[in-house]
Amino acid sequence: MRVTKASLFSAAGGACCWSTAASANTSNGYNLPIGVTSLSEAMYGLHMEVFWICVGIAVVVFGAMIYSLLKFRHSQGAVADTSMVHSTKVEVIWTIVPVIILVVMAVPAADLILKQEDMRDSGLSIKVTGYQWKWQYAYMDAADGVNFFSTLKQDSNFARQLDSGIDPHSVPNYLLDVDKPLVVPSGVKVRILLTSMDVIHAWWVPDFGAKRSAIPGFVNEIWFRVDPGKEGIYRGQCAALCGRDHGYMPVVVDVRTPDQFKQWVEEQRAAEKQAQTPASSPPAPAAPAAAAAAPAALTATTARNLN
Ligand SMILES: [Cu+2]
Repeated sequence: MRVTKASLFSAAGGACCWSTAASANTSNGYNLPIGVTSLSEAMYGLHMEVFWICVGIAVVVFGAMIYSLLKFRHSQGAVADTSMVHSTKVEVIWTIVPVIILVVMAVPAADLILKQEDMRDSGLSIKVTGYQWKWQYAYMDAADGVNFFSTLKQDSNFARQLDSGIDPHSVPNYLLDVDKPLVVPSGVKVRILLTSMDVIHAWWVPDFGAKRSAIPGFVNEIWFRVDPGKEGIYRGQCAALCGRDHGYMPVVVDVRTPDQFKQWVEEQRAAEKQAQTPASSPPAPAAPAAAAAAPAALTATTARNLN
């Protein structure tokens, strides 16, 4: 696992904050979010580049159109030119210019698609399975064995019921909160192996630039690496119409520093072990003889601990 200087710094300085962060989403509600991964930033950059090319084209085309409409209107005495039926020069220009524009857009787009598909050197793999209507997260690699379901948080679930009488505005992160979020480390390339057990779902976190279909019988892949220092809670949703409760299976990702992630994995394993202990081996009854002999030693230990 790669531990960078920045992540160590935030582990030391920001330990108080990650658990209480309401949401670190970067969307302003109008444009694509810049996000917190190199992929999402590159996507935003490409999106803006294409946007400004479109703005440029619109200005030139509509400018020429409006200018012509005003300047050469009938009331100003304009007479239509009926002699010009063909111009090779103009045809060459209006073919070459759009081709150049398309190449300028296609080259960086292809480069970004290749980056998106590059699953090599991932530090952590997680199998994500979609169900109607929840997500299952099964960790591999360093967190192997951690496995749980993530479902809509109860307060949202109560408020969404017909005639619940609960004002959705009073519920924090209404329909965008879960009981157990996906926890991942920052600065580590996380590979998501995506599938479904029933219908087609789609796992989507806008701030990671990560969105792909979860299809029964197929395993799709996506990856993201959250930049160190950008730890926090990131929210997304199922992005494929997957049935009646499609709107009630949000995705919540809790990004922590590598050290905090390691600690979380240990906690999950300890909790799992504890959950299994009573069923498999009932606690051994205390030996009366040993118990009788122990008080003096126990008292001494307790006194030491109290001191
Ligand atoms: Cu779904």
